[in-house]
Amino acid sequence: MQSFAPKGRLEDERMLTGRGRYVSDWNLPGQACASFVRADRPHAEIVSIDASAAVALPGVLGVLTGADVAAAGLQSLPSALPVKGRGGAELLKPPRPALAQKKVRFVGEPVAIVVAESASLAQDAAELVAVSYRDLPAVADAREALQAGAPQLFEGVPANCPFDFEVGDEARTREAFAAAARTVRIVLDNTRLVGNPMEPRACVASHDAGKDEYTLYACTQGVNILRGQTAGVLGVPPERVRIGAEEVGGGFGVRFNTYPEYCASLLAAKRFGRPVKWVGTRSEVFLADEQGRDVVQRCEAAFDASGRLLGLRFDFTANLGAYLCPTGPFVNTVAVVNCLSGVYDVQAVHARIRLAVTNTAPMAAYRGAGRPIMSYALERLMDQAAHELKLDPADLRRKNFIAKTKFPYKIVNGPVYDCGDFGGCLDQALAAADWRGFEARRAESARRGKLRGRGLSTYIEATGAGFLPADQVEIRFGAGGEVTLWGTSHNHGQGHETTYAQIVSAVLGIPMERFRLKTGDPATILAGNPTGGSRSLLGVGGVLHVAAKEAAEKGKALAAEELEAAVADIEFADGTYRIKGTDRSLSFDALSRKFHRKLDVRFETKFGATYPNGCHVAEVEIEPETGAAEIVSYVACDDAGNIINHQIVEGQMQGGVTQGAGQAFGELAVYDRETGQLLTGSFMDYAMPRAVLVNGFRLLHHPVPTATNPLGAKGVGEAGVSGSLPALMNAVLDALRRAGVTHFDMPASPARLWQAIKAAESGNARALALPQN
Ligand code: MCN
Repeated sequence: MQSFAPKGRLEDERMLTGRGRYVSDWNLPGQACASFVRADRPHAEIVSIDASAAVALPGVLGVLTGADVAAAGLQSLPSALPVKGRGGAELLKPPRPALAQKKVRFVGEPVAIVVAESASLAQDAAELVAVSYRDLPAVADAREALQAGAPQLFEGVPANCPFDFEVGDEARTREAFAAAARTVRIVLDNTRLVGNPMEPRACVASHDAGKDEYTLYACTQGVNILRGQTAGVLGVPPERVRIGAEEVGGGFGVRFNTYPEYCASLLAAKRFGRPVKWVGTRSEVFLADEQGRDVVQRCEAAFDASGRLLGLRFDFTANLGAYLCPTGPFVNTVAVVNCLSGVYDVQAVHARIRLAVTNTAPMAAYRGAGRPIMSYALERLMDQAAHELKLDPADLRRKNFIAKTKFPYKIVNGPVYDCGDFGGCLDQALAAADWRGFEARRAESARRGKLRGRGLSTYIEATGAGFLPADQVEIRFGAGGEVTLWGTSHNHGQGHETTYAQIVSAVLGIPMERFRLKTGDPATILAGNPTGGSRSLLGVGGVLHVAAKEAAEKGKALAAEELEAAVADIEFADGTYRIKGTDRSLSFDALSRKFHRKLDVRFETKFGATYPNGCHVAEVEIEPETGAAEIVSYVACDDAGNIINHQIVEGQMQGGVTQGAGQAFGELAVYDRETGQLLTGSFMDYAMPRAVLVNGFRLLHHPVPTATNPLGAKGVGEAGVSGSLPALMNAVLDALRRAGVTHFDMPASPARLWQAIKAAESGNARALALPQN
C-alpha cells in the first residue's frame, strides 16, 4: 500500500501548543464541583454518616451517600466473564455500589460525594463529613485471602474466591510430566502496579431533566463501553447516556471501564439540577484507579533428555482487589491464556487460575492486560530451564519453536495463531545483540567490578479480538476539501490521528494535513470497540481502509459524469479516476470538494485476532556495592506485520519496553499487611520509570504480514511490555547468579538487589523471592 508518512504526528502541534482540551479543561455553564469522602480503612461496617456540618457550610449544595444511591435505584457496577470455571461454575459477582453501602472494603473506596460551588469548598466540606465505622479484620494478600480462616469480604463469595478457572489438557499434561527426563519449576511474583496516566481521572456530569438524558465528559479509552456500563448502573437505556471526550492524557488500560465516581457524579447532577465537575488528584489515582497485575505464578516445564519441551503446567493466584471491575476477571483469565503455550510447539499444557478478592483497590487491565502475565511465566521458565539443563537459552527456545510451516497453529485451549517466523526473529535479534560476544563483555564488566547479565524473551501476544461485535467508521468530506474521520477507539497517546489519516490518504490521495479525527463526540454515535488490546490499527484502521475504498467506488458514477464517460470505462488508482487507456483523469480530492458530503461513507465490519511476536535481548549491569542497576543494551526485534508509521511504532515499542522496565526495576504498589493502608500512595514512594532507565535501545522489525486484516498489520501498543518484562528480569537474575543468588522477584530496585547479594553472601540464595513451593 502506498503510504504518505508525515514528519512528526498530526496531533503534535495541538498538544505542544497547549490547545488540547483535556477533561479538566471542560466546563459547563452553572456547574458545581464535587469531592469524594473516601474510606480511610480497609474493611469496616459503616455505623453512621453525619454530613450535617458539611451541608451547613455556605455554598454546599449537598452530600449523597450509599443510601441515596440505593434510594435512586442505581444498579451495581457491572462485571462479566463469558466463560465458565472448574466444574462449570459461573463467576460470582458481588455487588459494587457507586458509593459504599453498609461496608467499606478498601482504603480509598468512595463513601460520599460532596457537591459545592467550588472544588476547594467541596473538599473542605468533605473533611467535615463524619463517618463512624466498626472495624473488621482485613486481608490484602491473595494467597492469604484464599486460606481457611481468612477475613471474608462478601457473604456470596465463599473463601474469597469468585472464580476458579482452568484450561488445557490436564490428563495429557500429567502424563507428559510423568514421562519427562527433566522438570523445572519456579514460583514468581508478578507485582502489583498503579497505572498512573499523566491526567488523573476527571469528569463533567450533567442531566437534562426535560429529556431525562445524561451527559458525561470523562477520561476514556472509548465511549461505547463507558456508555453501556454507565447506562447499566443508572438503569436507563444506553441512548439516554451521552459520553464525550476530546484529549485524554493516557489510558494504559485503566481508562476503559466506568467508575463509581462517574456514576455518583451523574446522580448528583440529577439530584442537584446542576452540572457536576470532579477532578481527581494524584492521591486518588493511587488509591482508587484500577490497578494492575499482582499474580503469584507457579510455573512448571517438562523436558525430554534432549531439551525438547513435553509439557507445561501453570497454577496462578490473581488478586482482584475488593470488587470485580468490569474487565478484571476477563483480564486475569481469558486474556492470560490467549497464548498459553507461547511460541512453543507443545500441546500437553494446563493452567489453573484462582481469582481472589482482597481489601485492596480493584484490579483490571494494565498495558498488556493479561499477556505479560503469561509471557513473564513462560519466558522466565525457559531461561530457568536453560540454566538448569545447561543449555544455551537461545538454542533451547529454537529447538521448541512452532515451525514457520505449521501456521495456522492451534494451541491446546483453542486460539489459532495466524502466522509468524519465530526462528527468523530470534536470529535477527541475536545477531544485532552480538549474542556470541557476551562472555567478553561480561568479563569486561567484571574488570570494572560490575555484574553483567543477559536475558532473552521470545514472546507472543494476542491483539485484535475486541469485546464488541463490529467496528463502525465514518468518513465525511467537506466543501473546503477537509476530511473528518469518525471512529470509536479513542486516541490517548497512540497517534491514531496520524495513522488513520495516513491510511485513508493513501487510498484517496488527499493530503494528510486536511484530516481530522473524531472519536468522542456525543453528537455522533457509532458502534465499535474502544482502544484496548492493541487493536485500533487493525480494527479501526482496517475498517477505514475498506471504507476509503468504498468512498472511491461511490464516486465512480459521479467521476464518469464529470469525465463524460461510461462508468465501466472508469478506473481508480492512487487517488485518481481515469478513463481507461486515456490520459483523461479527475482526482478524488477535486470530486469530493465539488460533491462534498455526497461521497460520505459509513461502514462497519470486524477484523479478528492476530499475534504479534518478537525476540527481546537485554543486558544489564549491577554494581554489587550499591545495588544500582543499568540496562546497558536492549535489542527488540518484533513482528508487527506491515507497519503503517515507523516513528509511531517505535515510540509505542519504546513506551512498552520502558513500562516493562518500570515494573522490573522500581514500580511496586504495597499494601501494609497489618493496617491495609497503601504504603506507596505517592511518587515519593512509588518509583515511576524515567527515560534514562533504558539505554542503548535498538529496534528491529521482522514483519510477517497477516492475512486477517487488509492492512496486513499486527498490534504494537502493548507488545513492548510482554517482551521486556521477562527479558529484563532474566538479565537481572543472570547477573545475580554471579553473586550466588538463585531466585529473585521484581522489582530490581537498588535496595532489593543489594539485599539479595548480601543475603547470598550469608548463604541465603533466594531471600528476595517468593517461597518456591
Ligand atoms: N501502528 C502502525 N503499524 C502497526 C501497528 C500499529 O503504524 N503494524 C500504529 C497505529 O496506527 C497506532 C499505534 O501504532 O497509531 C498503536 O496501534 P495499536 O497497536 O493498534 O494499539 P492501539 O492504538 O489500540 O493502542 C492500545 C495500546 C494499549 S491497549 C495500551 S494499554 C496503551 C498503548 O496502546 N496505552 C497507551 N499505548 C499507549 N501509548 C500512550 N502514549 N498512552 C497510553 O495510555
